[in-house]
Amino acid sequence: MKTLARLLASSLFVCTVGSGLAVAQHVDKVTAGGFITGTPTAARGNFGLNVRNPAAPSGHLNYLDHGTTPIHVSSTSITSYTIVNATTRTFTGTCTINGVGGFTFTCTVVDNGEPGTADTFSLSLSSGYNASGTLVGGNVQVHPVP
Ligand SMILES: [Ca+2]
Repeated sequence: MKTLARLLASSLFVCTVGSGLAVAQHVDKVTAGGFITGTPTAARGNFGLNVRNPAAPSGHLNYLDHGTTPIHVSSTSITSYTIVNATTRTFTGTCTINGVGGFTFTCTVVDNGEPGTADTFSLSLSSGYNASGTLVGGNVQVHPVP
């Protein structure tokens, strides 16, 4: 019985890993990194993000406004991920601002081709902070399900 139990346990493990990989390869996702200049502080706003899967949203957003008093946003959860159209993705979540939790955010990115000089990034925080603009550097890349 012990051997059978072990076999069953290892089979379940293999199945779980296998389906996990299949899901990871067949979900919509967006990756982006770069900076905009349309920030409230007029300084650069650098961002990096990797968010996926409308059915079970996950990923991370990192953002830094390089103003005199820097504003650092780090997501703590992704609560929604929406395929708006072929080039646009919107996602929401909870975040910390300069290490303080309890905030929410909405982020919209548009992939208008390569390189990313026509792509756009927009971030709205529950603190009232809003920044958006066309990328000055970097790239947004939408990865639709093939
Ligand atoms: Ca792009």
